[in-house]
Amino acid sequence: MAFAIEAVELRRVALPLVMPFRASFGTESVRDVLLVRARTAEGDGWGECVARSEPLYSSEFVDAAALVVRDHLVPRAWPARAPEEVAPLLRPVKGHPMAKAAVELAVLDAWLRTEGVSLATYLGGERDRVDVGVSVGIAPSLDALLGEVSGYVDAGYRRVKLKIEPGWDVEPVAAVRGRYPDLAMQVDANGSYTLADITSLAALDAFGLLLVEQPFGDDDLDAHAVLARCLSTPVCLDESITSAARAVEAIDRGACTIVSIKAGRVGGYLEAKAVHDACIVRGVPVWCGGMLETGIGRAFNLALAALPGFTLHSDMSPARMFYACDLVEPTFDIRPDGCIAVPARSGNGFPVVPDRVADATIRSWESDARKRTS
Ligand code: SMG
Ligand code: MG
Repeated sequence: MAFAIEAVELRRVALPLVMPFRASFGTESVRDVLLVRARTAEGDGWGECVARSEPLYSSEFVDAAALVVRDHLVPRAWPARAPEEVAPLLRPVKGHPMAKAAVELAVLDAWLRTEGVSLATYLGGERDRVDVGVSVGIAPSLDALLGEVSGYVDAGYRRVKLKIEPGWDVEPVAAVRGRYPDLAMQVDANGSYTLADITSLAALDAFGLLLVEQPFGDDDLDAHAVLARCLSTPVCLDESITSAARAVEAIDRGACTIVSIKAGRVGGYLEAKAVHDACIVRGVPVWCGGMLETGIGRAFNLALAALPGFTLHSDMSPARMFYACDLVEPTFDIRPDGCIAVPARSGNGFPVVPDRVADATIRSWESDARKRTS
């Protein structure tokens, strides 16, 4: 029987974080997650939307994503008979990449499970394990930061990323570098600097960082290009890279020499692969960024990071580091070699536990293809 979506369910799930996560734009204590479940005759597929409660990382936020998925994306996605058809069906809707990615993921997962194919195989993944790094939020003190980092090093992480902002940059980096002279380290500013702060950013060159991520605003490719010429540390872009075309533009304009790929930010896994492919031909290394996903979203990232261009450590710490109880079982953990194994099972590789999703659900909505009017 041909693949067909029979119904789509939306769930809003609240998952408390084990420890609040602070970036320059704000602190998150509870993850407000939108899940999309595509039901088919052969089984279900799940997608996780990475929008946050508030539009602070990007313009998307969960209330808006839920509405756009329900009223504008699901009605257009019904006719999809294969995952590649989803993005073209959703293209008339402007923007909302995280909402679009969640719908594509649900369809992709259902389709792969029907076909018995793993996501890594479908995408062309070549690795059976990926190098994992941990993202460390802005800490209340240097002592707290050092305590947290030492826990991660003891747990097996080989790379740490420190969140920075003006006033929390050289000191924390110097403190961690002082304690761990050989640890692979990078920093992420989430756009909190301007060119007026170039002196503090240039001071980071002394610490042998792998990269500095998104120091300036999303649209400010010129400022990133100026910085890239002044720094010996490579400049990496995250928020600025919204599509493969934008990645090419950023690279051509000298705004970055490394790209962080997030499927939600670029509208789906197939566009994420296009970003990867564009970077590979230009000799630009990529790594997979994270959005504090549950095991559902993390599993997709893991498969994506198996592609050959992902040569740097990805922000892929296991979901159980953030959440007391993950939504998938079995879930995954970091291995003693600092890697995570890429699953070979079909779909995204990790079975969702419906009871856990049900326990954490605060709102749900269901749509049936047979009752569709639009
Ligand atoms: O998922 O391990 C993770 C966190 C990675 O720092 C991380 N993500 O800008 O790269 C980024 C941030 C966005 C997080 S939104 C709270
Ligand atoms: Mg980032």
